[in-house]
Amino acid sequence: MHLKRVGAFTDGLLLLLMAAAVSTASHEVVRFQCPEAILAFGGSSTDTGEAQSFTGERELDFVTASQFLPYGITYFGHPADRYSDGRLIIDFLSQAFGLRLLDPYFDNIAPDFRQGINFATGGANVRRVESIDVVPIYLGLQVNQAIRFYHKSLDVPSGALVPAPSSFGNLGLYFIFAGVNDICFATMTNSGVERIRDVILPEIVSNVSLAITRLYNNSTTRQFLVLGISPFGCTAFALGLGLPDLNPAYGPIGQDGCAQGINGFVKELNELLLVELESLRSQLSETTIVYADTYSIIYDAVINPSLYGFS
Ligand SMILES: *[C@@H]1O[C@H](CO)[C@@H](O)[C@H](O)[C@H]1NC(C)=O
Ligand SMILES: *[C@@H]1O[C@H](CO)[C@@H](O)[C@H](O)[C@H]1NC(C)=O
Ligand SMILES: CC(=O)N[C@H]1CO[C@H](CO)[C@@H](O)[C@@H]1O
Repeated sequence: MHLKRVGAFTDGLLLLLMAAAVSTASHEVVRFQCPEAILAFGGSSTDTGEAQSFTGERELDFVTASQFLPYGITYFGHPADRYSDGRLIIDFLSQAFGLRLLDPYFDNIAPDFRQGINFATGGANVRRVESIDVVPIYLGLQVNQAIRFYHKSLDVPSGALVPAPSSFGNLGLYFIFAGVNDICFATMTNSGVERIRDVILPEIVSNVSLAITRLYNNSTTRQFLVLGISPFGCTAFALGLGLPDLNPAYGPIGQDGCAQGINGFVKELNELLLVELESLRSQLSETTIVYADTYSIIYDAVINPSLYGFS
């Protein structure tokens, strides 16, 4: 696929995120303030250099691949430590709010964290999965890092490159885009349909929920943006790994070119997540929790590529 009009896709995505913000307004007025700082969590779709900083220079593999072209070729013009040819959703969001692009937490060369910090790490699962050899980092650990960072940042001398205390509270935003690696790992290791449905998907959702509650309990930031998982069963990554062949229930490949079973898991996860977020909205007072439906827009781009400038 060749991308001709990046702008249309971006605008669509941001409109979608904003629409998601408005759609939560059905039963109450949504309080949403443009953030002055974003703290981001997740995996490679949000990683701006974390996995690279973590592993250092190594031979070409999954992690270091983003140091080579064509990564970064469409926007940055050079590899930019992102697993993308251009900007990530978190980059578009930062720019839309007039903020600088987020430096990763592990960045140790002149990082500037005044407008946020990125804990997302390529390969990270939501659940604690011991046998992952890419990065031993999961969502709960990213939350530990964030809580430590938050507390330490309140104590540093003025002039330090961390968010001002006023950038937390309602001027902060937690961004969470996580769970796809759990589905990837569960299918790669052929966990089977029953275990995925009955154990893994509910555990992902309860771990995301716990992450939100812990962040809420240990900071003053009250704005959360949670992205639903996008159609992983349509990605070259899932298809290239041959995941649909591992178990008949992960396929078949539909007329849309996507692995139906895998997309089914993604849709189930998103539905469970929606229900959990609704329950968190009533448990956590004074909190704005926005859910953004990335599945619909990305799936629409997959089946109607020309509408989005792909050919
Ligand atoms: C994830 O959720 C499971 C099941 O609810 C729980 O046993 C586990 O401790 C949680 N792990 C983390 C890291 O949140
Ligand atoms: C958050 O704090 C509330 C009240 O202090 C407590 O009931 C709840 O268990 C805490 N949750 C977590 C995940 O620590
Ligand atoms: C790391 C940290 O400070 N965690 C605290 C978060 O808040 C809960 C109470 O809600 C404490 O029990 C944790 O120790």
